[in-house]
Amino acid sequence: MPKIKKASLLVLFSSFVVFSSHSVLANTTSTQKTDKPSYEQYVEQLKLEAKQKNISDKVIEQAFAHIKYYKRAIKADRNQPEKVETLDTYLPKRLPKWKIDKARELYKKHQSLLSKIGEQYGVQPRFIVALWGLETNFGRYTGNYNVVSALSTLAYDGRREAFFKKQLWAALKIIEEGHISADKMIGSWAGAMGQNQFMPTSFLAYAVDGDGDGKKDIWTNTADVFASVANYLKQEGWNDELTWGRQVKLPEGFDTSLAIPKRTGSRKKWLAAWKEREKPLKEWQALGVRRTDGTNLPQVDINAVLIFPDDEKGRAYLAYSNYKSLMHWNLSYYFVSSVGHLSDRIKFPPIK
Ligand SMILES: [Ca+2]
Repeated sequence: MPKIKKASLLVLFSSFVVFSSHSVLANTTSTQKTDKPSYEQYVEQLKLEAKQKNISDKVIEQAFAHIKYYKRAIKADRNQPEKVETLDTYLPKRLPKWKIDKARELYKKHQSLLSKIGEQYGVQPRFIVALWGLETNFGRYTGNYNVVSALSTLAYDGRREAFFKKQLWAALKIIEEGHISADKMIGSWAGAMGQNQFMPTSFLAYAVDGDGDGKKDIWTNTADVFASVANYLKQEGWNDELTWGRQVKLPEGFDTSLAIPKRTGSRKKWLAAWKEREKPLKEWQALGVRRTDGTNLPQVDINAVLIFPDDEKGRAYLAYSNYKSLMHWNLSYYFVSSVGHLSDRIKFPPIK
């Protein structure tokens, strides 16, 4: 999914005072903490807030009619795995041969639709297929959680309440607009939806109607899925005259401080580090950087930055501007490297 932005995770906000304002007033001299409402009470409050956000009674009724509390979502949210891999162990797992074969097969199967959408948005189709494959195994694993219930559960959990409430209002708006019914709006435990795993706010910002039937159906409509992925990349600055970047080889004694530093933190800081360190390809060439087979870098007049997804002893990449669009989708070197490598495996050898 276009992942949860770190900045928004830090913005914690509690609306529990809404429920307990009476007890606060009644106990102004007490140091006793206000009680957390039950989930049922919390959902009632969400419904009232949804109404204030101009969601219709009908949609509110449908969306919350079979509301669930997903203990598993809280568990998943609290147990996100620590990274104990390197790119060399991660990539073979993310890109097994069968997935590469499947990507090439589906690329061929949908070639005319992909070409049309690729041309319309200015995005090479191999990147659309790569993102589709890595997000949901080409639409096969889209998650099995009711999105309204998952978002309500995570908002109730309270650690990122403001963020998940914002996603919930966006989800209700999507239902209100008629793109999907409340019961069919399913996704991951975190609320990432459909075959391209858009969070609801990303849906509102980037989803498009690819087949012109009036609905943006990223759950079951292939044209809508492809067009929405392409539109996302386009909106985030994609240039189809360029590729994503490439793995490179560095000479002995190379000054590794020329690379983007590790752990810059937020996307904003990462972009600032990019701006400071980008150089024309010919300068990287002059510094001794080569393709992994030892040959010269391409002779094109574009800027690139040097990236170490692990550390300077691990793989090195020169990233082109499209890398930034992919990092907007998911601020993860591992994810972006997988997308890039899969897109290359779709391109080479050429599909006949
Ligand atoms: Ca459609």
